[in-house]
Amino acid sequence: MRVLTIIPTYNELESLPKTLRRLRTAVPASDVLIADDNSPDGTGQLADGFAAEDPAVHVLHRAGKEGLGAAYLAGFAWGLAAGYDVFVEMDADGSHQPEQLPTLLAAVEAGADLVLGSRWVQGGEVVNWPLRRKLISLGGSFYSRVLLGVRIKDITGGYRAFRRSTLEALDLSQVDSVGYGFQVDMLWRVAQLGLKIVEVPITFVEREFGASKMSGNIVQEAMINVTKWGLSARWKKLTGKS
Ligand SMILES: Nc1nc2c(ncn2[C@@H]2O[C@H](COP(=O)(O)OP(=O)(O)O)[C@@H](O)[C@H]2O)c(=O)[nH]1
Ligand SMILES: [Mg+2]
Repeated sequence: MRVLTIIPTYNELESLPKTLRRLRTAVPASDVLIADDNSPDGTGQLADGFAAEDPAVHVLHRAGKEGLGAAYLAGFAWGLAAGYDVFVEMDADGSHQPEQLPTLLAAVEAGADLVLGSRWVQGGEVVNWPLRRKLISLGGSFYSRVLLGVRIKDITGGYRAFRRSTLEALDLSQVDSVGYGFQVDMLWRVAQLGLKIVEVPITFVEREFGASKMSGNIVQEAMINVTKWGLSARWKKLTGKS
């Protein structure tokens, strides 16, 4: 399996070197694509330096900050064209431990179409997160679980592995959530296709450096979309119409 780990970056100058070093050590077989949104702090140029030294590292320079979802979609398109078999999503800030990637990849090897690194299953945990963030994550997952009717504990998480065929089965041009709603959006699409989704426990560690790009707007976008999707699925079931 040719694996591509996509790391979206926006102002991650301090975090990226360590994450990249850990990833290249933990899973040397995975190539890396850094999808940078023209970070003002020069993360893109730093990434170019790593790419120049290591042929497994690639950089996708995007014009400006368009959100996590858009960066991932561009990364998927790049990787699909390049022929990769598995696509990993990983944050740059060290929250997703590269050392746990083999667990996600093993689940893909065992047959999963989408693997979710999960903070909220047995064995999963969150380190150094303020109560507010825990509540948003747990509450968001709970709300989505109830509205969408999916049996997944961590719906908003961003440490994931997609089988190539899963991405090919989705119409990625239809995905337009920009913030973390993107993660729910992708999961909901995969769930509707009836593909095999597996959660594996991860330890999520809050960033040491830099700032979160999480915002109230991002939460709002996700809540509104989940409500729409959940209600329209129910409506379809009730009426048989779309
Ligand atoms: N390319 C790109 N990356 C982004 C954007 N927003 C967030 N990221 C990256 O997505 C990852 C997760 O973002 P982060 O701010 O740590 O979110 P949090 O962990 O939920 O607080 C990090 O690697 C960020 O640099 C964006 O608009 N564009
Ligand atoms: Mg983070």
